[in-house]
Amino acid sequence: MPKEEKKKKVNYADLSICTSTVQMLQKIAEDGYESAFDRALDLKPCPIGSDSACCKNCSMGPCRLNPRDPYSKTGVCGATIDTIAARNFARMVASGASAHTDHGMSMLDIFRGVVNGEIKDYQIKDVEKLISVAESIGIETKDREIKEIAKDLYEELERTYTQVEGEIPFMKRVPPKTLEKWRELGIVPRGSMREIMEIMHRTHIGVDQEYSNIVKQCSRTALSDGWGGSMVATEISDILYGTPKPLQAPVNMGCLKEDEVNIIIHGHEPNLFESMLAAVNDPKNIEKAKEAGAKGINIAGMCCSGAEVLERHGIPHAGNFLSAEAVVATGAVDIMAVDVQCIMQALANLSECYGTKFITTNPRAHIEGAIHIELEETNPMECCQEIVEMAIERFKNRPKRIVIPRREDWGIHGFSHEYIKYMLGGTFRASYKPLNENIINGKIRGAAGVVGCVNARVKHDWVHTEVVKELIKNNVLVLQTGCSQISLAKAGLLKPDAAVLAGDGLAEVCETVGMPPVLSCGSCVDNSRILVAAAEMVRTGGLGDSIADLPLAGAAPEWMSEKAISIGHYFVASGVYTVFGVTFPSIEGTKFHKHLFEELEEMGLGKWGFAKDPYDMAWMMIEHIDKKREALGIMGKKERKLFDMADRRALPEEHVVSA
Ligand code: SF4
Ligand code: MSK
Repeated sequence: MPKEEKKKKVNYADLSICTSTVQMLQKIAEDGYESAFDRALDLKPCPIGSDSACCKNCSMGPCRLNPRDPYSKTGVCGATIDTIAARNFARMVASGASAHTDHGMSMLDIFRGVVNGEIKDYQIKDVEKLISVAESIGIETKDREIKEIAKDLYEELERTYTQVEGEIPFMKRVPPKTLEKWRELGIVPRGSMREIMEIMHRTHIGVDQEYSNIVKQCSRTALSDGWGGSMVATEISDILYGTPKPLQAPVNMGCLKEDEVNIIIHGHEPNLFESMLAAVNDPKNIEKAKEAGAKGINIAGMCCSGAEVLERHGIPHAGNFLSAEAVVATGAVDIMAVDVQCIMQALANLSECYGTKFITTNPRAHIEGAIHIELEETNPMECCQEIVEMAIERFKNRPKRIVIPRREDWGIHGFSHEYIKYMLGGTFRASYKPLNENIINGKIRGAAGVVGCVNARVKHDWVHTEVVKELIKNNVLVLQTGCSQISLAKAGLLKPDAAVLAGDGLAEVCETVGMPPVLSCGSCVDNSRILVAAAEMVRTGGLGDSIADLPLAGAAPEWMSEKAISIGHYFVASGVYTVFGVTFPSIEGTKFHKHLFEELEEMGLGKWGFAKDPYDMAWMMIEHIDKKREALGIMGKKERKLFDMADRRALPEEHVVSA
């Protein structure tokens, strides 16, 4: 069937619950182009790859095993399914961890430049945060100059990456029992460079060929991400750009303005966006935009770059990862400037189709067909000024047909762990005690981190939304990061009045405190905020001695990136039951699968779970939370099940687009 004919048959409303995205996917098809959603329909996932039953670690392969009978064959070298799947998993952890830690390293590079005076465009904005981070890792702060403290902090945090032997600085934040367990298991991370290097070595042909020993290194590496590289990225970003506090902000494509120059920033590191904010607010640039016939310059975010400034400054967010092509298809985007991670290569071509200037800015991420204007940290305004001028130029030559979906949703964003503490305990007794007490008295059943990507293999935004709705309905407080929180913002669940959808106990707490039942905590690296919150809950007392004791669970319902695997595994290694949707890179019934899904918990860590159905996923988490409540002796009155198995089975199958 010719492509055009095929496209006409797609009902995009089956592929996403985001009405703006659906409208633009339809437009892309009508205009004769294609999106990731179309390509996902055309390109079926390889079943052997999905099950992680293939290896291409040497040129005697690639070796493909039979996923239906995984022990019937080995690779040419004799590698079993357990070795192959564990090695593949380990390389996903290494890649994901390297993305976060390299992001953290960039932030640390900027911090070093600020501290030694080489970088003038960024400054230490949040001195209080600088002091609290320094104190949390044992740096003396009393009667010392800020510059001296900052210098010591830089030197300490550099060890997060480079330390060859011994524990990294943020191990001081880990609850003692959790740390003791890691020491016993030999998984306390050294510097992330060493851990990632060791994973790559171990997974080379003929090195580590025992799945549980490979997983041990996965744990060590993932922990060097969550409690290392990611945590450094979050903390340094807060120090340089401010610690988030809740603010109301708009989300969705309605934030694009027909009569203004529109600039979209997409990617992950906050520095590009922070400098672009300075450039678009420069009165000279606003004047130039007006001279070109625009009312002003409008800037909005996508993905995690967007999440960084959404939570810090309330800058509008145009959409999550899978909406990037849809946003370009409006024709209203004058410039899309990107840095690193989750930027689809297809955006370069599609931008050309719609006349949008597509700019790469980071030396690590050039894209064929894009214009590269490198952002130099010592002079970021040069790049940003060029981008603004190009955007104004493009505004003058905009195509006649612009279609902006009118939808704009709003929500409350910016729940840093510091603010959660303050919100619950007040200015003078900031504490997690009220949260713990409400968990102990059963008003709040437990907490869940629902995070991660969106994925063209499932109905966009739908799985996230249903998981979260089911959790809050059953009194589970939800914390969110990454693309997931944008899905829920669009569904209206980040507003305080979403408490009407929560169970009675959670609703009562939300109404008393004035908070939504779903807390938006930031970008992918800000999952570290959830780790710190969990450590605080343990430290506050009454909910056990380690993170593994907490009535806490995690989920990435629509995950797609290798970073998600690293995040998932650092939550598991930290003691959290973590459920993934879409697909999982292992085969049920293999020793490797059993190790991840059962044995890690028996060893005193968390464990992995998998479910495609959002209600199954939510109930796996709720049942785990109840198991932990039972063990803590705080089960109390049995929470009422508002959506039982019979309800779940009655749901139509078509919610999952493809397997
Ligand atoms: Fe095949 Fe072994 Fe080479 Fe992997 S390492 S491709 S299983 S021979
Ligand atoms: S951007 S890693 S799609 S959350 Fe952080 Fe979204 Fe996942 Fe990228």
